[in-house]
Amino acid sequence: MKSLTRVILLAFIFCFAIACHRDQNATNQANVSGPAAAVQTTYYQGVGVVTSIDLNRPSVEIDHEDIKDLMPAMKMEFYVKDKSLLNGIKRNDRIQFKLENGVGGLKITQVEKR
Ligand SMILES: [Cu+2]
Repeated sequence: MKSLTRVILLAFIFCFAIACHRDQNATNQANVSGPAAAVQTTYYQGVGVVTSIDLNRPSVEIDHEDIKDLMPAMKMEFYVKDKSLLNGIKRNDRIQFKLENGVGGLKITQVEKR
């Protein structure tokens, strides 16, 4: 009788654990809604040389090296999340930058001189 009680207790704990896990999953799914549900944000690191800057867009054109998991080396324009990121950055500067690919597309979120 003692061992049967133990089995029932274990089964009960097991079911409870599964129910808990399910609840958590349901909550996570409920939290993801709107555009975020369709577009997952991914981040990348790049290195390159600034070829031009447009503070009005704001954007920066970079002759960049390979960006791992994203694209090969090329010269292209990137949108910048905030133009203040380009403070102190000028043409021909070699920079390291962080890219965010999410809602609103590809954007530079961090710039550092190298
Ligand atoms: Cu590119």
